[in-house]
Amino acid sequence: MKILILGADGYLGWSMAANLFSTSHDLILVDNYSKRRYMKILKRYPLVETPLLENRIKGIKRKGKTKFHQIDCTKYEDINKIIKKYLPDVLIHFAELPSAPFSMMNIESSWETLRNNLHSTFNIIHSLKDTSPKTHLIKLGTMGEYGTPNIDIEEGWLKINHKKRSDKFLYPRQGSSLYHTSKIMDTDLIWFYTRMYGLRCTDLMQGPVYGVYPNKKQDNDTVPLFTYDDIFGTVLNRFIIQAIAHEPLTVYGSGSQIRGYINILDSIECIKISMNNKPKEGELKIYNQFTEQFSVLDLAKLVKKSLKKINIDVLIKKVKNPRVEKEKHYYNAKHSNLKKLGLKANKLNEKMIIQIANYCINYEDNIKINTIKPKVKWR
Ligand code: USQ
Repeated sequence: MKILILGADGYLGWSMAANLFSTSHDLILVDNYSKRRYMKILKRYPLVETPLLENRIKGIKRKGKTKFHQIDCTKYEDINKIIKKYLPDVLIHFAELPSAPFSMMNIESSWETLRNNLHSTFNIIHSLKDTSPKTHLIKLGTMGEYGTPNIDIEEGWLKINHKKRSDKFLYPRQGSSLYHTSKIMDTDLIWFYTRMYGLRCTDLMQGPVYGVYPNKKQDNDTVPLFTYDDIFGTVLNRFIIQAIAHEPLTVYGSGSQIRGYINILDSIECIKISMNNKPKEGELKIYNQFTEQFSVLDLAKLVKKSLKKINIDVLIKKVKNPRVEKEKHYYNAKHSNLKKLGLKANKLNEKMIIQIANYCINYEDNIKINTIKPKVKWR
């Protein structure tokens, strides 16, 4: 297949590409390095500085072709040219600003999140309609689109019975940051284009991801992007780094917030499963992409218990929640569709946490402690 990966420089994008290097698919990697740029401006740093994409792919020998284009997906002419040139079988869209705190910082970053995410999704889907309608668009959404409703969360769709009639709608959504709201709007755009123009799309509602891929100490050409700071790091990766740095784990509020989590290895697997299950013309498939539910406090306790086994003493500290989110709430989200299609989940357990921690310990000296405490407040 010809696979176009947009946002290939990021945590998920690079890991996905690195995984596909061992296949014979032709890969076209695209990024505009905006996350690097924002991290630099905000003085946030990955655990390991990664070389630019164009440099890191030079040394990689593989069966299929690998191309790189530095393209901003919010520029229609540029992204349209790439889609037209390659007519990809699959387009994986990671090219979005991924941070809830970034989206809530100030007017510029709020607008930048909306502008970048909606504009890129709009351009991509509009270009597919005009130039390559048979391409399978795989788009990363978020479980955060659903929020924390007081009823079970279904996979994308909800059947409603109303006055003796029934119909199926997108599940009601209510994000708790502008980032999550931009993803809701993405889904609406994609559903509109899919049903209007017979496109083939998959929207993956992903929970917070943890872990590293590739997960052995790497030379700089293949090292993954791993963030742990208050703006770009997800909670479990942050807790592991905090523990290694002998800093208390920052549990926001009571810590009873529940989310569905997924290992990066499983995240990659889910995308590959989606690639092999192309929707029909005019069909939008939605999968809930997580494997296990935990409260934030449960995660912190698991990190503490696990790392004690490698002689790291961990302190858990409840800090005033910088976000506006429900802490005590019902949460029961369905996630059986990817399992039915063959996903064999990696369990989050002590062994897994120790494995991730051991990887991070290789780079312990790089940890910037002053980027750990949460600084962005929702109100
Ligand atoms: N949290 C803490 N302490 C921390 C950081 C976070 O208690 O130091 C809590 C947050 O308050 C939240 C939960 O952990 O309740 C998850 O936070 P997160 O920062 O790991 O994840 P979030 O901001 O919600 O967004 C992340 C990804 C996003 C993905 C989303 C899935 O950045 O790309 O879409 O997870 S979900 O959370 O289900 O919306």
